[in-house]
Amino acid sequence: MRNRPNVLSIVLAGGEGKRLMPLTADRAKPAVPFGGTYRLIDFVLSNLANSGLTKMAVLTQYKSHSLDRHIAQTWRMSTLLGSFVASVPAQQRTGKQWYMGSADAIYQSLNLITDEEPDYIVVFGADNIYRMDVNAMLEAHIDSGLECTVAGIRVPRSEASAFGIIDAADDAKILQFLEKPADPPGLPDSPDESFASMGNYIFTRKAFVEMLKADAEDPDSKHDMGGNVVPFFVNKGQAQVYDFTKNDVPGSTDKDRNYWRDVGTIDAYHAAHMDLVSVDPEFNLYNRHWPIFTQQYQAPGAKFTLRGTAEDSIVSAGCIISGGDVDRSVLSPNVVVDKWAKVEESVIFSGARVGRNAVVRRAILDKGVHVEDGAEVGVNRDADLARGFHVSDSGITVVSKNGSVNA
Ligand code: ADQ
Repeated sequence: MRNRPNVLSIVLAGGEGKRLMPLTADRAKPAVPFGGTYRLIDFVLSNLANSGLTKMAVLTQYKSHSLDRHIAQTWRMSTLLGSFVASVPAQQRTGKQWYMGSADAIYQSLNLITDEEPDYIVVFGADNIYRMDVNAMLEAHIDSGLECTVAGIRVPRSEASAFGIIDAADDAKILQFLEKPADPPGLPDSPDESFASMGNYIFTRKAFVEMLKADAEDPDSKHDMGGNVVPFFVNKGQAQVYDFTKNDVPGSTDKDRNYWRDVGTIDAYHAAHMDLVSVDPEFNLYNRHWPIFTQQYQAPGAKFTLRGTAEDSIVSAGCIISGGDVDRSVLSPNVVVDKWAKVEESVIFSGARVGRNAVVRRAILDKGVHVEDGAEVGVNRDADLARGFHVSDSGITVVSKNGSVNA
């Protein structure tokens, strides 16, 4: 086994997540709750921690309060062993401006790299659901001797214009990289699929720092990882792809070995939850060999009274199902579902309350929402729109934080 290199991981967590509105009206996208007790950022941080990469800087900017709080309360690592998860807000170290793009976020935080002097820098996005052995990607990076490695996955071509698209040679060298092309090319062996960047990169330190400094001086650059940094290394012949089909983590199943989801839209976010509550989900949250870590709430166990039921559902601690019926839904801590209420195919954040005889169907209720006795949400699209709720393309109704649903 080779000596363990010094690795600094930088997690980009400053994105606004506009397409997840209104869930991101009041919080950064990586802080959006997921799966009852998690937040999106827990997946990347768990992957890094499980891979033994325990020096992590999380770069935050947009509405970062709940994200900072979550990191501070949850991700306390042992400083004795040199581990840390540091939440680093924009600090205007290089001038008066906020981060101009994801590469500028790292440039403005170069002191982290100078202080830590890592051999390699892992730069990962913060808003995807997946399990990944980052060490295997690091090994591939070191073995290649190249300056940049990009994680890649096949996605349906119909969705590929949202991603950076990779054209790679048989030896994995990237020949061409197109950031979010309007008409993404298909793969030779599968024309309906494209090879997409997962927004996860590994760089060799010296080359990366030199590139960031040059990029900061370039008036034509958008200072974007996918738009500028990756194409720079590709043009230099110094970039390769790490194919995610090689991914394997302890305890993974054939189904979830290559599971990776961008839950960046309300529909994708809701669909990923419906997968979690299915009898045989694609993504297995219960893999104890590669745990996804999160904050454990101080709350008593979920309680079911007055013949309250939950089927095919995740019900978190502190919930009280008092005579209502919950079906194919995910409930965060401290949700109350009252007598004769029905909750179906819904995602309910902590502290929400569903009153007697109320109906919640294919809806997402943000924190603290109150559905009054007898009220309905997700049942009639026009009525939901008229009440000012957001309704997604596939008809998922979202009620904003602390909102009320009146009868
Ligand atoms: P996007 O996700 O659209 O595409 P971006 O909006 O830059 O790119 O977000 C990438 C990550 O950076 C996210 O975790 C986000 O929170 C964070 N981020 C964005 N702006 C930031 C800023 N100013 N400061 C700090 N963090 C910031 C990217 C790649 C594509 C790739 C997809 C995969 O550009 O090539 O295919 O990810 O999802």
